[in-house]
Amino acid sequence: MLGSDAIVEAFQHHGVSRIFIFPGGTIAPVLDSATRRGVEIYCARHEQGAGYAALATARLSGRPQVVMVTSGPGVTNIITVVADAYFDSTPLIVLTGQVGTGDMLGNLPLRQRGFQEVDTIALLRPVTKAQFLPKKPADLPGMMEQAFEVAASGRPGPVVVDLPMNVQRGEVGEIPGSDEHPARDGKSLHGVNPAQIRQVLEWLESSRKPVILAGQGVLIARAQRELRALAEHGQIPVTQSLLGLGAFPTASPLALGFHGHTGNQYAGRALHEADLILVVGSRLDVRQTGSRFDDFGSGGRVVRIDLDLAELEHSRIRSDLNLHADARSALAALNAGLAGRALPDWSKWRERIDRWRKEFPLNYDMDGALKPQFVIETANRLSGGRSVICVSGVGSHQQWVARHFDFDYPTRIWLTSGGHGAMGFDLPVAIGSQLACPEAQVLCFVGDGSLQINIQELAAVAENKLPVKIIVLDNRRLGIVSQFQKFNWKSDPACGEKWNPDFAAIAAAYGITGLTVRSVSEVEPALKKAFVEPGPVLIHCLVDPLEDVVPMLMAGQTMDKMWPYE
Ligand SMILES: Cc1ncc(C[n+]2csc(CCOP(=O)(O)OP(=O)(O)O)c2C)c(N)n1
Ligand SMILES: [Mg+2]
Repeated sequence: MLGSDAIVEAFQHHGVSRIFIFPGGTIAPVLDSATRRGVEIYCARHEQGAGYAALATARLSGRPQVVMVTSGPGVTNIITVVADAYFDSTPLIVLTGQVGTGDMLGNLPLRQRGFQEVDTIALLRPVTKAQFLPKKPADLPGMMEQAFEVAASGRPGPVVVDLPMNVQRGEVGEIPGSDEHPARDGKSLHGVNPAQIRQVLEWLESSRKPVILAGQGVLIARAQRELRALAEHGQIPVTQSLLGLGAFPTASPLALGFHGHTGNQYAGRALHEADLILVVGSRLDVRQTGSRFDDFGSGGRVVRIDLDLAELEHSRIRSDLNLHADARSALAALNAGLAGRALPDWSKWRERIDRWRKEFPLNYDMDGALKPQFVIETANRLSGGRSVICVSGVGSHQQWVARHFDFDYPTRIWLTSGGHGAMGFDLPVAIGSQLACPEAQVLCFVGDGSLQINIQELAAVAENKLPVKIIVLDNRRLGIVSQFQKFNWKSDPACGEKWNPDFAAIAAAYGITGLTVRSVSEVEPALKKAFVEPGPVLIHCLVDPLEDVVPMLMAGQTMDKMWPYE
């Protein structure tokens, strides 16, 4: 068996039937083996296109997916996706072609020895859980096994396996017992501690103003049912992080939407006043806590459940109790402890929150101009009752989708770039979502700026006849950065008044139905047409360039206040 065959065997052993690639000479041996052994090959138009499509499949299936790129420029082009997967906990197996071991630079004081050689391991080390560099074909079976194990275990994330040409092409032969163990980030997970569970329940029972804060950890652990049981048993309000949206149905009367930098002000108020915040599977990023770390949770106690011990040990937020556990086990233990026990009546607290809902609604003026929020709300309404995967780019439109679209895992799923905040996530993630879930309605809300980062992937939409609906919210502006510049420096160089192409005409050039929407009255007919059309549709919406993300939690503000309100 060749080294490349051993790699493909590992795919098959782990249920990977499709790999995501952009080709090059140094991955040709694995491509040959994959074809001979019946593994489907999805070929994007750019390495980011391949990587994000794999990332979407991994997020939706919860299982590691394979992206494979060639050495040199293939590697440098994939780094953004790998970083995205690392920061947002997505299990990816990143296979990179490499020059033969005899041509590798090693420790020589040269810039390069082999053609298209880069030090892949060094480039990817800061954004991967583990790095593997097989020196001989016999190393491959063990390393591939470990790669799949590490990517999926504990807090998921990407791993890289750098594949020198001669290692792929050589005979595997005898497989020696491996004594090499890669660096592992997760310390082993102990069971849920019953004394800690009793303590949380005691605090909950004596609380007057509890709030649950749900993060993406709930979704990764597939613990949305356990979360719902806890919240509904006690009628406890639930706020969600940007990536956690959908962990709890956002249309529920108990849901506060999301909180933080661009979240709902009433959610911020609830967190500010809460006397018990139960944080489940969220790292409490600065975007959701604001910069006043001292103030977060100052109204009472903070309890955290997380399976990444490092997040608990190095948090900027004070915590009164840390449960090192996965969200599902911890929530199940809390629910078991509550069985048959009545919790206090928190209706006064909920009424107080409901008054804030009315005081700080997510309004926007319908002053004649076409508002992006209106497009999103209309798409939300028209897609009701369907299985939806909603994807966004990065920018103001991302925040509006998070605010105005309803999520409820697993029927209304949200995929967005959180920690890395990478423009260009949008279109290729929509593609990967549609490949992974052919029956789902995939909606891609994307800004004019974000779309252009990976616009070449329209070719893959057309080629694979993927019925994604791409809704371009074109404000002729790199909106959220322009808003930031204007707020601080009163002008927006490079970000305002952008020249844009006719995106509907571009879609048409790819053989994709393109529609243009300029006014409020055109929104619903265009969306309805898109939803009934069996193939892909791009709707180019010319939205109000003056619309800003308001309100916003600014540096120095506590959670209860959001600019421009006090
Ligand atoms: C790859 C990348 N480059 C730059 C940025 C910085 N950035 C964040 S949002 C944004 C503007 C996004 O513009 P657009 O997609 O039109 O969305 P809008 O804010 O206008 O809705 C920029 C430039 C980024 N997040 N990612
Ligand atoms: Mg824009």
